[in-house]
Amino acid sequence: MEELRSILKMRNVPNVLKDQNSTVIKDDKTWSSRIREIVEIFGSQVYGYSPPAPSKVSSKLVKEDKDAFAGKAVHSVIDLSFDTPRGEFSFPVNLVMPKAVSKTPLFLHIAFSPNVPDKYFPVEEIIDGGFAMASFYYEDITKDKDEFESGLAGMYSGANRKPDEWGKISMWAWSAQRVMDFIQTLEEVDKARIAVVGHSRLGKTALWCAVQDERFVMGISNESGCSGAAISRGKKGERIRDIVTTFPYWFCENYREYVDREDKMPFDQHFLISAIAPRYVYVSSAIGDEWADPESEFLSCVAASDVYELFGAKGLVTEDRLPEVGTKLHEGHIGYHLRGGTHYLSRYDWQGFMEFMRRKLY
Ligand code: GTR
Repeated sequence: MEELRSILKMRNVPNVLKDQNSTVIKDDKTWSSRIREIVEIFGSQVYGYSPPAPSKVSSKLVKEDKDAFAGKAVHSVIDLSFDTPRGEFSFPVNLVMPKAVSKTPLFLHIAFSPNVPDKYFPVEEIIDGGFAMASFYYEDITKDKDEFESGLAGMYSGANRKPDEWGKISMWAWSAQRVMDFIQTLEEVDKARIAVVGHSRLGKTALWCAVQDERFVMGISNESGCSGAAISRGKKGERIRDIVTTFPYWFCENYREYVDREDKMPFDQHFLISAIAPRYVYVSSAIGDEWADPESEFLSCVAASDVYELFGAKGLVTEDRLPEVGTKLHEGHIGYHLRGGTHYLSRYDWQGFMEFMRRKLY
């Protein structure tokens, strides 16, 4: 990996195996304490700390179509509710269970739209692939706006949040964990094969969610770019300055500290991917998505791979060069593809996720 390593070195990318006392982690047993450090870093410095899980999540079936998608699946809408410091909060979840499969693997899709299916969510193809799906619409949690009164945001500290308290990415990730609480009650789902997936800002969310919740066997980031899968040091396209100017509310206030100071960060985004290890990660990039910077997303997977060696596994298995369009890397515990085209969650991307799930977990 001389070529790729030299790019990481040129970019000054920190070694994820070196902990806060500069001790290099050498075995799988000490890795879990390093994960706790990494969760602390992203909690306090990037996305903001979330409150503890509610003691109970209740569910209520509000709609059911027993013959959905040409009769191949049952499509239900379920309201989840739980207590918060300011009373009960609830949000709807879509569940699509294929009839032909038992003990079904499941994708939890953190979605940009309440529609099922949707341009980003080809549900019939996914059922045909043998997967169940749960999804929720992110703005049913809280608005994608710079305010802290709507929805879940208003149920906790609201506008009085502290500099290390949750921004909206943390709120969406935490809500995906509440959906996971509900999924645990579904007998027909195979609990060992549940992946969380999101695109772009929701790809950042999916990674952060998978890091914090080991019940997900895989975290899938589609074109999550800046402050998601992509290495920040030397990144092209969107930088921390851009993202905290346009979307300050996605993060905790502390994240502003790193504007134009990427080099001073005691972490980089490959730490986020690494903290999912030894579970699975999938990162997908599009060549035309220059704002996200495919190269920096790929390099993050390379840099995170060292961690898997502690477990006698492989992270990203790649040739020693930057990928070309059409590259699909499905050998190791980190899956990756680079497709043609622009910023979008496409059929091609979903096919990649399904192929990887099948290859790793069947
Ligand atoms: C962009 C943002 C990106 C990305 C994208 C999206 O405007 O700058 O970080 O998350 O939105 O979510 O579509």
